[in-house]
Amino acid sequence: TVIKLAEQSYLLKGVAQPIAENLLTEITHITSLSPFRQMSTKSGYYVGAKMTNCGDLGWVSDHKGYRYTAIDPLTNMPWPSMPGLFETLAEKYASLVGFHHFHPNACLINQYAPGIGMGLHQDKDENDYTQPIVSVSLGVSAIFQFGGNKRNEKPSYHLLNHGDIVIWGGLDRLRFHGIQPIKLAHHNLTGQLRYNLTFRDTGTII
Ligand code: MD3
Ligand code: FE
Repeated sequence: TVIKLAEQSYLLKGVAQPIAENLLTEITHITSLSPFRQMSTKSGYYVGAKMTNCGDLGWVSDHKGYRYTAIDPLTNMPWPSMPGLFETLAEKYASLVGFHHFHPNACLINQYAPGIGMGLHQDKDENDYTQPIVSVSLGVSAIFQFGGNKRNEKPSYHLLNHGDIVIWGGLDRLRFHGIQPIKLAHHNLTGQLRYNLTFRDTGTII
């Protein structure tokens, strides 16, 4: 079932469930090459979720700020390539909700432990805001906070379960959003953890 969250934002319930185990196997492979790591911010705080990337570009944060890089600063190697399964999944569902010709060149993989969340923010480190973002939730459920284009707009809250996909673009591309701290729970495929894949076309040619 497709839930329309806003003019150009969609929540597709459970659609990735049939291939979830394959997605998790790909994550295990990616993290054998580029492990999950804690990133820090310019202000010296840690980003809560552990992160890694696959694809031509990866999102990184450190004392210099946020940016996309072609080289993983931990391994000094290119990020692992994006699995065909990831790309196919992201493109299929983007197209289903009307975002045709979406070709992600970056996939950020977030790993959330119990008590970890992500504060309200906008995704504005890309060079092309005309392209949508596709997100896939795996493992333990989370409550996501879906705000407006201004920080002070009152958010709505939606439960993201294993296999759910959220897609947003166009007018909704710069909406504020966040993840409430994950509750202590158990999922048979991921234990106490939640994983989220976010697919982006950064608009950068490397
Ligand atoms: C954005 N990740 O990595 S994606 C991020 O679950 C990030 O790891 C979160 O935000 C995560 O930048 C959230 C899900 C999501 C859902 C709805 C949105 C992001 C959204 C609506 C508008 C904008
Ligand atoms: Fe975000």
